[in-house]
Amino acid sequence: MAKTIYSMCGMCAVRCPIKVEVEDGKVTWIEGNAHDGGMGQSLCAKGAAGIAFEHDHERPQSPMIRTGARGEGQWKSVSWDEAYDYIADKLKTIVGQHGGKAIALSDRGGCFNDLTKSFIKALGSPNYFNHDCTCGRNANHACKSLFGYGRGGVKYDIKNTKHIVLYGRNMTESFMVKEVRSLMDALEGGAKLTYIDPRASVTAGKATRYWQIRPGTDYALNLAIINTLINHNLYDHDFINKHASGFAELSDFVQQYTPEWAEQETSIPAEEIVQFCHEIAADAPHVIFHGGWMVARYSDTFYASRTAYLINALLGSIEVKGGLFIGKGPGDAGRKSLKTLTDLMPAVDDPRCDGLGTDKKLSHLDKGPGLLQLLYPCLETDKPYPVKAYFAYRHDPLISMPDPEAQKKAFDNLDLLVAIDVNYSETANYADVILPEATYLERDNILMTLKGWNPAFGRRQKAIEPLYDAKPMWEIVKGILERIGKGELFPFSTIEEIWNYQLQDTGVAIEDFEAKGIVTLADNNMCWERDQIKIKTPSGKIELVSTILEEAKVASFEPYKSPDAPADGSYRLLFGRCGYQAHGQSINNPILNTMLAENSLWINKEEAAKQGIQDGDLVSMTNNGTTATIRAKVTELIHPEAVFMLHGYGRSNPKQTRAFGKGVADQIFEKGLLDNWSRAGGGVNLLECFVTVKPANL
Ligand SMILES: Nc1nc2c(c(=O)[nH]1)N[C@H]1C(S)=C(S)[C@@H](COP(=O)(O)OP(=O)(O)OC[C@H]3O[C@@H](n4cnc5c(=O)[nH]c(N)nc54)[C@H](O)[C@@H]3O)O[C@H]1N2
Ligand SMILES: Nc1nc2c(c(=O)[nH]1)N[C@H]1C(S)=C(S)[C@@H](COP(=O)(O)OP(=O)(O)OC[C@H]3O[C@@H](n4cnc5c(=O)[nH]c(N)nc54)[C@H](O)[C@@H]3O)O[C@H]1N2
Ligand code: SF4
Ligand SMILES: [Mo]
Repeated sequence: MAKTIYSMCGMCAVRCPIKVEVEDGKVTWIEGNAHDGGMGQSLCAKGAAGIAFEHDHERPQSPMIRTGARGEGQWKSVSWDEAYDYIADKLKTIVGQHGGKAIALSDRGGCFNDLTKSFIKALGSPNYFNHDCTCGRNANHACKSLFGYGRGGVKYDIKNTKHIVLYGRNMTESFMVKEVRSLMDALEGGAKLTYIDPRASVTAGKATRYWQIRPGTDYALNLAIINTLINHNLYDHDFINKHASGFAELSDFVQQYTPEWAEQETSIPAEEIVQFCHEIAADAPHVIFHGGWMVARYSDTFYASRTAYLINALLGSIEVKGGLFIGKGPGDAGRKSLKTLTDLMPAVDDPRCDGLGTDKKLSHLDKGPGLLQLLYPCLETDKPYPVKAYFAYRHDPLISMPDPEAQKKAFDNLDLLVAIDVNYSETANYADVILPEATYLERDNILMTLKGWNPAFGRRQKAIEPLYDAKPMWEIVKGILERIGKGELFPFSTIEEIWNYQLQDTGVAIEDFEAKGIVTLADNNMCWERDQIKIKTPSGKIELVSTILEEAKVASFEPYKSPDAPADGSYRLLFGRCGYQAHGQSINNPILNTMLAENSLWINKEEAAKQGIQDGDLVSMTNNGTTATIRAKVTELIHPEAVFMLHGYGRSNPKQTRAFGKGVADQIFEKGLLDNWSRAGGGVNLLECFVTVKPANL
């Protein structure tokens, strides 16, 4: 029998809406859900490889318990009952000795995390974390310090923009399908794109202007742009007077940062900076300075992102067509939000182990995603208290956090490490228990909220039954809670019961999702009148000088410090993604693996010549005792101070035979970076990393 299911893709964390065709219990076709404006029928290569992923036998097929030493790869397959018993026994002992707070959980964040948050809360622990310290954390706080909304709360109207400025936001390779489609539409309609990156990515190839900036100097560029916009009188006086505070302080601060000064730092000519400012002011307010996504990299990235957002305010490009706009939620449409599962769980009074909520120096940082980098010292020292159990759900810290060797040492102090994954992740390889989640095609999720011009609720719905012995996370949560005697906290037996609970008082029923998979909550797109913009900072103004930052003794405008230049023969290690992989999670995919089986190391042509390295040669890269051999890609398309590699390769889990040992992992060189993070933005400074490169035979 054939059927059509509207759902959400799960081949990366973007969760594009999809339409899935099913025949006789098998998925026969997946395409974009054209009912969702902007998506069309498009899917990316990863999304299209979803069927290959579904049928891949190189993924966990049943719960597994480790039989050898951690990381040794010895496992026995067990039933769910055995796995739950094993986990429950350990949890009971740990909680008996140290209390519920001795359990931590990290996940991939995003719109389904109400479930994981409610799980850890039900276990009696405040220690929920997500991946954000390695992703959007700096941009999130940068945005919040100005507008009171996090990164996800402020959207970009790319389709209607006249000029978009991207700082390493590699929109055509590190994409969301809808977003890249609107970028292409805008460019076809004559919009300009300024792309800034020490490396010419595919997005540079689409740009009207490309600046090969010196690595780590975006903040210098932005200070000079602000200096020029103010001193050449190119900013929107009315908008700033009405909606912003702290302009005089900003103006004083940037006087020292002239375009001529920035030229020395960034290697971008001063006259080009000035010309750019005039061009952009002529297109204002229909312009976008993108605040970044994963800009959490250098020690001053928080300020690079904050000034990018701030330039939008100077140009008045807020809540306007072709600029930035505040994402509207159900409340803005006069509707009720989804009810949260977290509200069902008893409050937890214990303080978090990372100090968020108690440490005054961190008062400007959201508690929500936690600071995962601070879990590691806690595991090692038992301070402020012991944490002995760790669940990694839909998160692979041994890939996504720096320095896996240091992480493993910290994990060795755990009494229980559980990986809940759909793949044999690196962390699964080091875990005590692997619980296979049903894939995104095989499971229902809790309902999600989508903010935008028109807020909506969305649903991921099961298309087929699990191929192997796997379960959806909501059943796993229920299973574990029941085993430890807390089943009454999660009183649901079916996903429909959960959906009905979430939908209470919203005026939306489960059947409303049938037709399109998504239920919009307003009759029309909502754009606020300028005078009615709801800025959510303490003062209700766009705070150029931020109350919250100043209270935490964090500067709103940090004096610029030049980044360290690499020593001779040494380079800053940059990384990024390609369009057909999502981090490391699908390197082993039977189709995607054939597109690029191993990564290479981009190195500047002149630098390579100095060392006698030719394109395609094997080179050895080293940092602090860690060495690996990789093929060189010799090119002018990268700044001489940097080398670049794709992230996600160099898999060490032998159960993934197609990916195992192919290419090199960037995170192994990120030595000591667990302890190198931005106090201002909370992000880990992943790019404060240098490697030496030399021919492999020397
Ligand atoms: N060195 C370096 N570090 C980085 C980055 C980098 O480029 N270089 N990128 C950073 C960024 S931006 C991010 S967002 C993080 C991402 O880091 P992670 O969140 O760890 O990466 P993902 O690959 O998205 O997914 C993590 C795990 O979830 C699993 N998974 C996928 N789908 C499902 C599912 O449906 N259910 C379950 N249970 N598991 C699933 C995958 O198999 C994978 O093991 O890494 C960050 N860290
Ligand atoms: N295909 C695909 N799409 C994805 C993902 C994926 O894994 N695969 N992951 C998603 C996720 S979780 C995220 S966070 C986003 C990430 O999307 P982006 O934030 O766009 O990040 P990256 O792809 O890591 O691109 C990083 C770029 O920054 C450049 N860069 C390095 N140093 C500097 C610098 O000093 N200045 C400037 N201006 N640029 C610099 C690098 O050379 C690189 O080209 O992508 C999302 N989309
Ligand atoms: S970007 Fe591609 S892989 Fe990611 S959710 Fe969308 S279609 Fe799926
Ligand atoms: Mo990310």
